[in-house]
Amino acid sequence: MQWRALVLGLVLLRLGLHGVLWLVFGLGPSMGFYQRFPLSFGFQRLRSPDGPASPASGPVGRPGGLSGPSWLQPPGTGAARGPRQAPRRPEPGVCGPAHWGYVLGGRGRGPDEYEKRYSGAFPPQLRAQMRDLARGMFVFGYDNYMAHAFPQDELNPIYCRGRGPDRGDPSNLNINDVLGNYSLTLVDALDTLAIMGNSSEFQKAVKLVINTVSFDKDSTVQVFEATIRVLGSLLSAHRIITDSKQPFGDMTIKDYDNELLYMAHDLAVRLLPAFENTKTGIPYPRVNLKTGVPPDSNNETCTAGAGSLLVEFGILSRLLGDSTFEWVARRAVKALWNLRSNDTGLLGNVVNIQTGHWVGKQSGLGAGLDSFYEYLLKSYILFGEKEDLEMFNAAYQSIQNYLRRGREACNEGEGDPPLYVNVNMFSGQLMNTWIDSLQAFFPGLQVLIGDVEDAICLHAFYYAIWKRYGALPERYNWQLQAPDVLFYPLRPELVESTYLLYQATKNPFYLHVGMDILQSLEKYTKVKCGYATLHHVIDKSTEDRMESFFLSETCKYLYLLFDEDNPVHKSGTRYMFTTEGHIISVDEHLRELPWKEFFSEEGGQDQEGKSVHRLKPHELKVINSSSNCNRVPDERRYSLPLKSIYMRQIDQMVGLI
Ligand code: DMJ
Repeated sequence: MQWRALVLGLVLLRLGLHGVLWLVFGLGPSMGFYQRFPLSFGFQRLRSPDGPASPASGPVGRPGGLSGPSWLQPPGTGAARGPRQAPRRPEPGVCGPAHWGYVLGGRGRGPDEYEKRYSGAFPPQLRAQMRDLARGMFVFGYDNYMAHAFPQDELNPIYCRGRGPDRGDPSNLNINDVLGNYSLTLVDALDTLAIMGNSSEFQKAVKLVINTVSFDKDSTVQVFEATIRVLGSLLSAHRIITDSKQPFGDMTIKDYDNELLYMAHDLAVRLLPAFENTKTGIPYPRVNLKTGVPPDSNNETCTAGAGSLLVEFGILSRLLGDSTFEWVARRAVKALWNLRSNDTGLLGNVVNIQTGHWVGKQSGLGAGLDSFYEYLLKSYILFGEKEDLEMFNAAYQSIQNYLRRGREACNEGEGDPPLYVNVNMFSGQLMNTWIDSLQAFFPGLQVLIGDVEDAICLHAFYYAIWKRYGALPERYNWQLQAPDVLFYPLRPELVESTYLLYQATKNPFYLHVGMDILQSLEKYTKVKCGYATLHHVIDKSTEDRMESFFLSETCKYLYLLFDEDNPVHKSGTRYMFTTEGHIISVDEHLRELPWKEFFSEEGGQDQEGKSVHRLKPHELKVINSSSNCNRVPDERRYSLPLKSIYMRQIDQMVGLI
């Protein structure tokens, strides 16, 4: 009986997959699942008279211009039948845990019809094999980092060396924005160790971080990168250590005295100068951890960099009972939000922090904007502030109105399947014909808000590109059907969406996608001492760099995809992933605004009603506090009024009173 069920399951799966591919991409039923398939979106590959069309070869998106995919047409023309209404979602307040619970683990469960229909389609042994492969991938990268690179920031996996900031070339932002000389890869990997249940290595790693990592460094880093990779990881690990339930096994640290929280505070204090001397409240993009904002600092920042700090800064504020961090991050979000176009509701990708003028008018879902949208929703999920959801909903509607091209439904109707393009924020006119690999996070975000059908469709588009190259090129030109920018630095976004879609649908299709991704990572990126950036997705040449997000996100999402019984899914706690993939438990405690009681001597109450002593800033052992952090923001520098409570908190925080 068992083999019959297995065969039936496989046949159904195959038919189901052909159905999806055929419906979405017009791929014929002769395509085997494991075969590479060409991208074919049901339209002629466009060529200009002189050769391949390119974004520079003429205006794009001009009605009546190039004939081709309906993505070239503005919404509401041709086959694209007007802007799609964002799907109806529960009202604020209703859009609560029950709604996204099935995605995040915990109480709710997703529809299980697929699970029933395809049971046996992805055999448990294969699932366990893939889980172990994902774990092995992490272990190989992590062990090699520890052996050859620690305490430096990153591993050069080809020559088995460590890498730190490029001191010889301060303009090398690709490196210097991220590497702060603070053992980045170790810090970023902490919660992955816990999720994989490796308590001994987690404990060892936490102690190493406490004993060896310092932020008192002459490093000029990007505020955003330091926040999501370092601050976020410290907070996540701190929460794992102090969780009374210990769902991942014993992750407690003997004599732990909130050291990671103190370190998070120390780092955040060093980032605060970015929020000073800015006329709009939008932060400077970079700070020197010792000396603050460099004198020659750039006044231009990308929207995602400035506007995606709220989750980490908010958690820190709420854990410390000090509103300063959340306040500056929230002020930045609101300042950006107020600069959106009156006509389209869209934001651009680069803004001047003093004048508020948009330097980059491109609006899209990828580089420069991605996590801005993500954190509007995730801030709401964590903190329950209604204004965050309202901003997210309005942004989502503008995205549907102006960025989404193609037919209304994923699988039916005229025109091409939907795609989200890059447009001018003021006119909604198409700006180019590429999408970038960062955008592949968006289906995962759509899952969180319940727009699963659209998520399935968009994810399939990215997966089709992955199938073609065994990786996602950094930019893919959908008009030429060819990569525009050819490298792949082991990014997690497609895996992240695959994982979230699997949690939402339980369709084993996503396990096959995960297996395919795992296998191509093994095949094309594994080198002597780790996993290497693909320099060229076509010739598969590699670069000697393994970014920290490979361990903190790519390996983590792959592992979780196949680890059905992981505490993230089964412990009863709901977890949310930060934009760097760090887990944060969603609980009422983070929805309290502790600053009401900031000046009182009493603490608050924990989830179980026990009284807790909430740390006050003056109680913090600020490790290696730099003198430059002792600059108190001047009220006149801000365009928004600073209430005296914030001034007092800032004063108190830096020890002036
Ligand atoms: C990560 O650092 C984060 O996911 C960020 O939000 C976007 N870029 C990288 C991974 O690609």
